[in-house]
Amino acid sequence: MPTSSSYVPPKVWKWESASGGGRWAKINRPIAGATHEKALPVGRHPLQLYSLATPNGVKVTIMLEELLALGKRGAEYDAFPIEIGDGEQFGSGFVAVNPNSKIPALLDRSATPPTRVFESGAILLYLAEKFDAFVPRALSARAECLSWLFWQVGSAPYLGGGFGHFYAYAPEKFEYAINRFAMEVKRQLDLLDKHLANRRYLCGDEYNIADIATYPWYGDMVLNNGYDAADFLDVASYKNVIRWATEIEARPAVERGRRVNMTWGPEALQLPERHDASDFD
Ligand SMILES: N[C@@H](CCC(=O)N[C@@H](CS)C(=O)NCC(=O)O)C(=O)O
Repeated sequence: MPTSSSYVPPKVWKWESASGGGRWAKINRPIAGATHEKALPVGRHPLQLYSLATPNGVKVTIMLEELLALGKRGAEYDAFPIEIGDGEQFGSGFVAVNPNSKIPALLDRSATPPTRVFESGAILLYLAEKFDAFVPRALSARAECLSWLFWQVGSAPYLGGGFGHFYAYAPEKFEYAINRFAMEVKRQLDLLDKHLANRRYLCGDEYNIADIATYPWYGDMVLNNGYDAADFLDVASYKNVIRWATEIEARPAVERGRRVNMTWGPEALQLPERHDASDFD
């Protein structure tokens, strides 16, 4: 393995636009805040979701569809796509809902003034508490659920930003980076596999926001050849993760949630905006 590189970091890093190339290079910036004025659309329901059908985005649409499937009518929502490849996350309206400029972002207009929620884990917990569903009430069971939820939010960047980036998107294949993140992602998959060996869901018998957060990342990885890396990571060996993910993927609410704000792929599966249950027909 190469142990040295010709790159010597300068004393002070400077932003050269599209630094390094690779997919997403054109939207990466070292500064926060809005780049342009753009108001967000608003639908008729109290809950307004601004998102995209990426793994972090579908966590929230799955949760909303699960709440509706449970009969929580107050969870009706309008979902609008934010095209992150076109920089829509830097519009002034979006930045007002999420100063961190990343999807998903939720605005609950049932409160005065409206409540903004950003970060997928915070949105899942907000909805779980608001509707008293998919999070245990008992303190110790709740602690286990939140431990896995926070684990997921902290771990997924190694899978997406680390492994996925260097294996699938970077302009060159860097052996050091791919090795480092493949090692960590396999460790995470092994952790889940061992944990799920004697549990139906992450926290036992009850499906909750820990599963809803984790399935779109690690479940999608083992079932749908995420980053085209199924063979490379030998995902077939994580049998318990596959069993868990297969069960979750078959849930009708999960099937619906995965389609919301989908603006690419097979046309029949795309649903860029969602305002009503009948939009899926
Ligand atoms: N920690 C955040 C991560 C959100 C995130 O990384 N979103 C990505 C899409 S999956 C995004 O909006 N990227 C656009 C950008 O980085 O400019 C969460 O869990 O909500």
